[in-house]
Amino acid sequence: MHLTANGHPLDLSPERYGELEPMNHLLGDPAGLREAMAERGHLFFRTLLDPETVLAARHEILLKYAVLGEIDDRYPIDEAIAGDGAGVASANLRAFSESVRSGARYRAVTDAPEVMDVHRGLLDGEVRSFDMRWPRFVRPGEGCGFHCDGPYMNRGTSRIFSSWIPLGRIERSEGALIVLEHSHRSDRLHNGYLRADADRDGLTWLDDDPVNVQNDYGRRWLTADFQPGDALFFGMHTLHGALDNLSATRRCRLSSDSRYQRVDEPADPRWTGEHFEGHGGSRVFYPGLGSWQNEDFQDEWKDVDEHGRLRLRPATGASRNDDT
Ligand SMILES: O=C(O)CCC(=O)C(=O)O
Repeated sequence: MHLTANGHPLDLSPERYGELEPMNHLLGDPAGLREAMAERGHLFFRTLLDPETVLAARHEILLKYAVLGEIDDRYPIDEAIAGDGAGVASANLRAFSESVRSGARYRAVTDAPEVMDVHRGLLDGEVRSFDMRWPRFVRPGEGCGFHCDGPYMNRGTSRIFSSWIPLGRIERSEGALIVLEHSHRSDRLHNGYLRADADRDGLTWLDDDPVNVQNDYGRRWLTADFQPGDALFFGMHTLHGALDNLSATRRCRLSSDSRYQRVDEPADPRWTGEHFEGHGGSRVFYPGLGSWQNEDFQDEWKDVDEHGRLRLRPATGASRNDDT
């Protein structure tokens, strides 16, 4: 097996890499959930959600991506085989992004009773999900840099947990999430990076090389082959990223990440409220490189004009030619 993150190979030796361990025996035991989260920095559950609920959300979202040409419709849409994305440059991406994240079937996943119950247990009180949700359509060749969620979410309370939920089967070679064991206790993270505010301090990914990251902040990278219904929960201090999507059949990875806090604690205005701010400016959440040669497309957030259309910047090759 060969796995990469941001193009860098993972060290798959047993002391550097392992399997997420399901914690289903703790369901219904709030104190046990809190203790295990404090100890591990993450909690993984097999078939926490009804797989049919998850697959209904998958279908709802993939239909929308198919409209943009992001899915090759010579294959069944639910297979999510990458298309040419021909409709992306002319679409209203602001409307698209809102349409995906506000879909009723998608919301039935992020706010599923089983998911809310775990967060209620972890936070020992009534909880809410953030108004922003992060559905991710990850094309072949794409992944995600290493980071902790804290600096991106910390303007209200710091007592927040994230849920990463595969919307369909995601094998590790198709871009599964990876969490770094023991990273939530790293003094180095707590004394520096975790004190930052991502927007105010202009944070970028902490690193893109999985071996450097584990040398500096933790032990083994943990992951799994995910099935519909599985869910991974983690805290704001847990270092994580994603494996690259190396699908041989050009299958895109569809997953969701969402955040939860107690209803009686202050919320981060970037992500909650009727018109939450996001990362400000005129940017919308539309992760990934795509195939349309925009040099600014590594970022998860894309600049759009007043009609929600992408502001395309010339690809590096083109600007180099212009310079000469
Ligand atoms: O799914 C991904 O690629 C990244 C998700 C993530 O960073 C998160 O859940 O915080």
